[in-house]
Amino acid sequence: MPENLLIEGPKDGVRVFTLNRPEALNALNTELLGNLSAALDEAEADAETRAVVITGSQKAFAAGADINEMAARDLVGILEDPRTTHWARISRFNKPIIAAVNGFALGGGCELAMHADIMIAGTTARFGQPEINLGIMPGAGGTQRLVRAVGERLAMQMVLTGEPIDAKRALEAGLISEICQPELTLERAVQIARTIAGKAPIAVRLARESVRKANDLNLADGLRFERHAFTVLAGTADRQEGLDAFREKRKPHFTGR
Ligand code: DAK
Repeated sequence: MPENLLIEGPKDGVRVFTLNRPEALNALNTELLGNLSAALDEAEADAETRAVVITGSQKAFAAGADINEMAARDLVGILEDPRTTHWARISRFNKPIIAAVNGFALGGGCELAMHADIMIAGTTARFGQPEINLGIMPGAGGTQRLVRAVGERLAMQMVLTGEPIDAKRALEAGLISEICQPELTLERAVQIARTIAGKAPIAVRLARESVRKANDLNLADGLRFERHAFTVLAGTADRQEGLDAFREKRKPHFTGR
């Protein structure tokens, strides 16, 4: 197991990845991002893993890209930055990701949390895009996913001032879906992940894809995608099992077929 990324599970269908660079507030260097990509490769290939939780420490989910590493790269270095490939890998992961955030989620840390499908945060969480303070700008979706999550006005304020928002504001703005006591954040995220892990995997996959399409497509195309996905599910054994179980007043046993 890599030292900077702790991996637990799968247990009850869930793997938990804990970012572990306490000396740098979990700043995302190339090695850590590479380990996270590799861990996602494994989780995707493993049928037993139905959902993934990504978390950090009580003090920091992640304080951004590693500034020391970034300082060593010039324009060509940034163009050829291997981290771009790792970010792309994270964004195409095909199972649900739940982020459990306490403390700082800044810059690339906020962007990583926004790659999750569901975000739970402790009351201590601080979300921000402080890149502007370094003379740069967000580079892993902070100007795009943030706008879709909280709207243009608040996103613009965060990106241009670099000032973070707290968990309460993040909840009001729709960046996170639940707020918790910090010591319960991970437990709650795992509970949600386990609930999802108990559902029919193909239905989860298509429902997730369909919800995600809402950001990319206009309403008519989105509805068409939804209709198509809904129809595909009619061919699955799990759909039959779900309907039978309801009528027979028992719990369904889904097999992913
Ligand atoms: N990188 C490296 N080290 C960091 C770090 C970071 N982002 N953040 C904190 N550290 C280190 C500190 O240097 C310090 O190390 P020592 O001095 O003890 O050796 C240690 O972590 C503890 O930090 P502090 O002493 O500063 O702790 P405080 O509680 O006083 O302050 C803080 C916490 C989070 C407010 C502060 O550390 C801070 O402002 N950190 C920087 C936050 C930041 O600016 N983040 C944005 C980085 S830029 C891209 C993809 C993504 C990105 C770019 C490109 N491509 C795909 C192209 C993303 C860019 C960014 O995220």
